[in-house]
Amino acid sequence: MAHELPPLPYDYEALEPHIDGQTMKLHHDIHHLGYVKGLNNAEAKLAEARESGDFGLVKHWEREAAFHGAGHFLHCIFWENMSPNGGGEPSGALADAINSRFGSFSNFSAQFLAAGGAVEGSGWVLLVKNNATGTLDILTSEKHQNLTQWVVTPLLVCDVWEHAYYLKYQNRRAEYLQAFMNVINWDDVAKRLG
Ligand code: MN3
Repeated sequence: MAHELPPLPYDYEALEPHIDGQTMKLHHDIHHLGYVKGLNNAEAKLAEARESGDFGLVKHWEREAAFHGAGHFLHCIFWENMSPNGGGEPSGALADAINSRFGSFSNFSAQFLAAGGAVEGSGWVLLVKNNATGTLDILTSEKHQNLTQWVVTPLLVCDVWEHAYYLKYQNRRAEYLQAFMNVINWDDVAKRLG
């Protein structure tokens, strides 16, 4: 079953002025679509390589599937993590979990922003639930798939590749990260906590 590009849950311009419509259109229609196609291609080639018994090729296409698959699935979460009615602070069990792990929402925000600013090159900053310990954590990734732990569920993810912000914010990634905080759909984040 081929993977498909999911539609954005809102218009391209819906997150303005925080995230501009042109960036959203290019990011969703071109960049995300590229990962969907890359994943479908990698899975098809991987099946052929496994059939042929060429394990050099198996290794290659597994790596391609990791890159494009992580890219596809993270973008799916990213779009849903944002909303034109977003921003503010979480409530309920999610707020409790954040307070218990980070001390306060403002501590969490400061650490999330700092982690996102510190990603070297292209990557993501993620609030995750560690399924082994039940606690929350902040992780970063390089590219899409590197530097993770393998027992986590992503709750909130922010793309800090330059394609996510350069048209509007140029080199000012910190401003983009601040703007992202204004569109976070905390109901969606809470839903992922389960
Ligand atoms: Mn991206």
